[in-house]
Amino acid sequence: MATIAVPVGAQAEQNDAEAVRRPALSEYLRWSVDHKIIGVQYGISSFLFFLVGGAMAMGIRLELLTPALDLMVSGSAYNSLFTMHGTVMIFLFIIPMWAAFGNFVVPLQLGAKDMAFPWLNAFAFWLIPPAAIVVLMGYFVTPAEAGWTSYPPLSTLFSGDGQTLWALGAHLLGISSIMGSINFIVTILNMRPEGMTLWRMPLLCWAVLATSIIAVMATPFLAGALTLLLLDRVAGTTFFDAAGGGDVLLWQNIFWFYSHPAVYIMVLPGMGVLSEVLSIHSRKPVFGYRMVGLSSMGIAFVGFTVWAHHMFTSLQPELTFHS
Ligand SMILES: [Cu+2]
Repeated sequence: MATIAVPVGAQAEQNDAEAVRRPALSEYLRWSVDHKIIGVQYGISSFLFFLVGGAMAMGIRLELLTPALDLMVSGSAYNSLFTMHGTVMIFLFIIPMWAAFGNFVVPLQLGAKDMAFPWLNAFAFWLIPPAAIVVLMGYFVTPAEAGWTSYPPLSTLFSGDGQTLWALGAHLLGISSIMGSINFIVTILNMRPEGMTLWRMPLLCWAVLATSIIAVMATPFLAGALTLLLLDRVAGTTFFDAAGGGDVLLWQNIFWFYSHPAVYIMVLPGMGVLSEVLSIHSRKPVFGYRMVGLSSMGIAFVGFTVWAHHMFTSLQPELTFHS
């Protein structure tokens, strides 16, 4: 019996047809472990949060048109809108937005079928909607009023139950960010095709790798700070209360030990995208490829040493000036 050999070209066509498969709309609305679908889910949800945060910014600006209170019923209402705006823009827009590009593009650049841990990838994304609900719910209870940086004593003594929900929601978002980043690190380190050494991978991969290392190292500090804040708020501890032997600056130190490196979580992937786009459209390899890769990693580590510049009006131990 003659076997029918499948011509190589036909096989390739079949593979191509599979590669350009258009998922149904419903696939974007439910649990999926496909990295491209998850990428689009991150992108769309982040963009929606961008619109929400942007609308809040419009409210803030309208209120500031005149010195008197016009739109808002009270100063507290303004403070809570301001807090929600910052929180939505930082934790629900700019950080997850880069996960959209990372998820969609990185496996393609590596020639990998998917991310290393597809299930974990989907789980990291699906933590975001409940976290957003918890954070935004606070707005309808007694809203958080301490800004996205949530300094005590504003966040401990002068803010309502919404502040507790804020901290719980931020906790969930941190967990999501850590899980997503572990996935990127393992994918980039383990799933490169044969012959693609670290020094040959595209610069976006370098940027996502550096970003993910920051997120894995820094986000636990946010978790620590949030845990102390929650304990102060609901369990009667005094970590941030000098009257009880605590230190109000403790929050600022731990928080910025996360949030300064987090600035690079927000910008490094953008630099990676820029390296790719410039290089493709000018049809030239990036100048100083190795230095760009190395400096991304440099930023990831040196970024941890400068948290104190956010606290220039508070007293600092001598060590930070003389090192
Ligand atoms: Cu900074």
